[in-house]
Amino acid sequence: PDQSEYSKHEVFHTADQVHVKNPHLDTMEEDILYHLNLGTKTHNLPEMFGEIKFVCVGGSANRMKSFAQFIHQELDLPGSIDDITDICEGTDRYSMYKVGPVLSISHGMGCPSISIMLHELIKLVHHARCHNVVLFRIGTSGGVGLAPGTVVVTDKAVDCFFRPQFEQVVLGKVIIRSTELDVGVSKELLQCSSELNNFPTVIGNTMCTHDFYEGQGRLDGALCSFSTEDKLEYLRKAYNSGVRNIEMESTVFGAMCHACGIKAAVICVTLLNRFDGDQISTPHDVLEEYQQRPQVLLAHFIKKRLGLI
Ligand code: R2B
Ligand code: URA
Repeated sequence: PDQSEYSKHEVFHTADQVHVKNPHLDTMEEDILYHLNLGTKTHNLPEMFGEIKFVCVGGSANRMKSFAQFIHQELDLPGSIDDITDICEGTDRYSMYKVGPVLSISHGMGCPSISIMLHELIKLVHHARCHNVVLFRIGTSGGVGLAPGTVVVTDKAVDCFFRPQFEQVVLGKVIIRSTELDVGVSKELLQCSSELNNFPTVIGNTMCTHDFYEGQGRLDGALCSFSTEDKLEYLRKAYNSGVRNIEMESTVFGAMCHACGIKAAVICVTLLNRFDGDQISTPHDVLEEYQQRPQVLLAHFIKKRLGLI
């Protein structure tokens, strides 16, 4: 083929693959994904992960294991759910489960924890030469003016100043990255929710903070430097800017996926309405059911994409 043919092919070939934006990786003979206990020399990553199309991340290891079991059931895959084992067994930092084209991974709490995992996960997807991958975060959040149990599909992931950006300090300088998520995937998720019609789902902005207590305007932490009125004023400002829920990972999740050319969406259930309180006092069984809602919505999305329904 002449040069133009070749470059056309290159463009076609890379368009649906992830873009690891790091020239240093090309010069490395081996890449050790330390916190996942995987590596390019120790594992055949294309064979292990090449068929992955849906990558789902969430905070808790147990919840991501139940999600994997739930998806196994929903996709009617062969074999027993007892055979779904933790691929990252050799490390207790994160847990990872693979069921058919779905990968389910835990990320812990907060931006630093999820960002370490995402660096290694995005390289994993790259090394495994996965195509057309969509990345989802399913999680919990505090609702802003919503009934508890409402599912929020994130429109914009915003920081604590309501800006759709993530700031990363690199070599002592602040780098600002856009947190833009995939509009098409979010629309498809809302369409799925209206088909399911079994719990309230809205689209809205998600505020990401670096703390659960003071950082989210809670009055019940070990420290509190503001009044009840200050808290309510901040929440009202958040609401007026379009914020409907608060959690702790969406901005860096959006920023890293956007920078690497990965389609991404955030689906979080609200555990409480922050205008009514700060403590999570809802009974355990109710919270359990709430936490399944993002999983049910995502399972429906995956089944539709796979042409199973
Ligand atoms: C939601 O829940 C966790 C805090 O309880 C945090 O990881 C988040 O984003
Ligand atoms: N997760 C959060 O980050 N905040 C809440 O209020 C609830 C869950």
